[in-house]
Amino acid sequence: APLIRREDYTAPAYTIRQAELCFDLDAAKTIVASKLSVQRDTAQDKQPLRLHGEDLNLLRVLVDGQSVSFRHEDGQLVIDAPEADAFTLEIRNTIAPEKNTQLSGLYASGSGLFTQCEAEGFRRITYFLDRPDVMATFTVTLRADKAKYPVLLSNGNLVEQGDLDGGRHFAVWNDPFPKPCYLFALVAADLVRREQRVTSRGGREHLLQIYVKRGDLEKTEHAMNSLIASIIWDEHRFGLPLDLERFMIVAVDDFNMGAMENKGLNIFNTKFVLASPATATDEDFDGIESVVGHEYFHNWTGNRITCRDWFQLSLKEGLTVFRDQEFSMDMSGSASARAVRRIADVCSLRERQFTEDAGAMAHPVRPDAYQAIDNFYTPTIYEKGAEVVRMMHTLVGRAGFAAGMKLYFQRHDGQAVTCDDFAQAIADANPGSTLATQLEVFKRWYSQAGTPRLQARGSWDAASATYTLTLRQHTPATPGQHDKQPQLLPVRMGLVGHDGQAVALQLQGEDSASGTERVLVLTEAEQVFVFTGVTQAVVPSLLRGFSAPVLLDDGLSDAELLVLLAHDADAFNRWEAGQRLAVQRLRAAVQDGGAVQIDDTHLAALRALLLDPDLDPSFKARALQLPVQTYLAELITPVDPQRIHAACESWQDQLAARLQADWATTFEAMQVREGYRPDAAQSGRRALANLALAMLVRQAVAAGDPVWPGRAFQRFKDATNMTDRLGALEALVNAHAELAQPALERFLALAGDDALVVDKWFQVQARAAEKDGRVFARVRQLLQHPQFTLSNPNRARSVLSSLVMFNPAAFHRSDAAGYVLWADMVIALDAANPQLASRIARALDRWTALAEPYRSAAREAIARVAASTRLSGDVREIVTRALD
Ligand code: HT7
Ligand code: ZN
Repeated sequence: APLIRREDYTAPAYTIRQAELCFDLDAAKTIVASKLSVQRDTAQDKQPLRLHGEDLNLLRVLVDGQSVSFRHEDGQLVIDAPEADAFTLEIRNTIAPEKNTQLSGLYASGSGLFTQCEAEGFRRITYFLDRPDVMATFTVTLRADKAKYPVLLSNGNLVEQGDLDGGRHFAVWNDPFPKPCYLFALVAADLVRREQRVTSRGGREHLLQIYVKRGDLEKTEHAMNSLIASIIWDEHRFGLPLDLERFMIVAVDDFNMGAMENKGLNIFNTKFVLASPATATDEDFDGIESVVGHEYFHNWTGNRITCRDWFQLSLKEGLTVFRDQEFSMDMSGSASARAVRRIADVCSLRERQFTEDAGAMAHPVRPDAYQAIDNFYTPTIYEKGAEVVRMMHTLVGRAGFAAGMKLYFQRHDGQAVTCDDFAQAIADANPGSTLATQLEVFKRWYSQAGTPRLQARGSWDAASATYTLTLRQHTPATPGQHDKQPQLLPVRMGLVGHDGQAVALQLQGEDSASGTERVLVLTEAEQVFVFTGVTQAVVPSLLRGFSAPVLLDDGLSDAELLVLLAHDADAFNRWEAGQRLAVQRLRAAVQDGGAVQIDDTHLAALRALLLDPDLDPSFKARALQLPVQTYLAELITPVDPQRIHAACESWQDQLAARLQADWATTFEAMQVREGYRPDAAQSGRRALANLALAMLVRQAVAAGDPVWPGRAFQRFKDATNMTDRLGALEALVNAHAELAQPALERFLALAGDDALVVDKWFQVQARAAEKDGRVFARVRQLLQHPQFTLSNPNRARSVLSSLVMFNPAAFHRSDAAGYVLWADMVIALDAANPQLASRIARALDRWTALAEPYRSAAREAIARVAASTRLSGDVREIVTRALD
């Protein structure tokens, strides 16, 4: 596939103002008739009209009612420029949804038909200008068999419906908002719905509907509540109302990603819609709230203002992730629950984005080139993009950011714009802010790939009562980008006395102290900040709330980290201090190849944290867990996954054994006795209870004591919600307890035909803590299980992603069997679903960081995939970049 470059962007030579589409729907053969009002851009030279199309069977082309000659060139339909500057183009083609295993375009899932058009799926439905800067109004007629497809949906408002001959029926939908075709959607299926009418602040009535398969209706309450909360939140926080009379969500079993923000007709992976206490965990409930919010917030940030081209993807994705993160934080209530949310978001960023930024696929938030755009729906675009927006928010403040958003909508509503346009609006609404005065430096966040390193060194001078903090930064080279310039880093910070007291902050040259926390802004490679009136030795608490997405080296000793762990006023940095202490111990153990040594002071600090009655249980659960092994692999290089796993296991064995009594007390104290609510308070208690139970079972299995495994099995059987049931199951499975097997059998029997619960059954086993190769052997068996299939993305991911992305010790084997399996699976999946295959292919992005023998074996496996002659462009891009 050719490389598409950002610098080659040109405005479209033609645009489509109106699209009338008519579908005769049938899984085997759907007929698509389109009538497009096309206009030539007269400012440009007259060029042929080039339309995108893929896997289509073309029947006819008319211009202003007359047949015209056409040709196919580079996968495009080319029509010589018509005489008139504005004309009607009519196209008729057929497609075969039931053969569409890629799940892009119009495809069959179960007995229904669904679409996915972002990024370039619309061209798999009919010929079109499939680019986001071409925006049209759509009128859509759907015709289908009434018994098979009783529900016929498309974007906008239902204008007409009725019966046709031969047991067929029709519906006509009109979407008054001009939109790019990637936001088009249709659904034809046998579904039921939950609906609710709401009135917005302005007094406008709206109809909200959630469509699911029969039998799933009672699992839609949380999604509906989340949708209503999202509508209220966006109006309250950003003044952005729902602009549609009708807003629909449809759940589908087969879906490549989480969900899709099609205008007025969001299509969701069932995983992010369906939840009941018995079938979904607290994490699932949170995921639903956040994805429902995310797709809803796209209505303004993505749909009303869209991207000029796909290089600007983060314009909508980074901003919308920032908005959904803020929404989830606001929904979680207390300050400490907010901090725990932030911790979770940062963990995800570090696990997914930092590893991406260090690997073969490192790319800027606004990429410069791609082969397959679907490969660029990445943690960098989404999560690092959200951090870029968060830094703007930090620099201009909450009110300044709201003013910037307002200006952005005033300037660009209804347009397809760039990341520069967004940054400019936020800066222009805040003249005099650091963002405005340093905008060009700030925008390096869009153009430079790689995670900046921030080094901080401080020294206290008792005689002058000054504390001098020197900050230095550099960003390592990434593929294709060798020389990096300094970036703008907002460093939220405080100084903490050894007694735990926060110190008042006054920089040299200032008249007075300004509180105990402030934001230093680093724009150069090195800057020195001198604080005056510092009369005691202090510990710097830097990057509070993770104010910039960087890797920090502050050189703090264990003693200093223990001060922060006990006293930091910033909950994020308190947690971070605990993580850093653990990483130091793990690194030492990995380097010597021995067991982890946790000294008594460190252990006492962890015990104090576990037993502190004033700390939030969810915070404790986070603080007592290790960073995941994929992130540890970034901190402890060259990467030896087996040694890292051994060190983590040894850490947990010690924590389990040495705090045994405290885990037991905690487990009892954390029981939730009232009815299930998926809120932050209850879920925090369940998270800590599950961690305690895992520790107790681990310790008991090691000691050959049957009591705690027995109690875990009982809890597994008696559980009244999925969080407790799965927590007990995981405790047994991860400890390789004998009772794991009967528990697994029972779990699968209980799951029945609930696909999302069956996915959990596969996932628990494929993510289990590896021991003597047993987990890998089990994964091989799972691939042969009658309920396993590669054709459902959730099911495929529940085994394959679990192994290759989330279970490094089971995957990276010295006999290379994990890599052989990976290569076989990537090749097999690619034949049916390239998007899914290329996600799995990313598992070896960081192969060059591996220690031997993993490194050579990984390279060989990648080369084997690359040598396959029938690869999709998606997978080809991933493996060629990996080998470059
Ligand atoms: N904007 C949506 C992107 C999406 C997607 C992209 C490629 C292939 C399949 C896809 N399904 C959804 C998701 C979102 O960010 O909201
Ligand atoms: Zn999105």
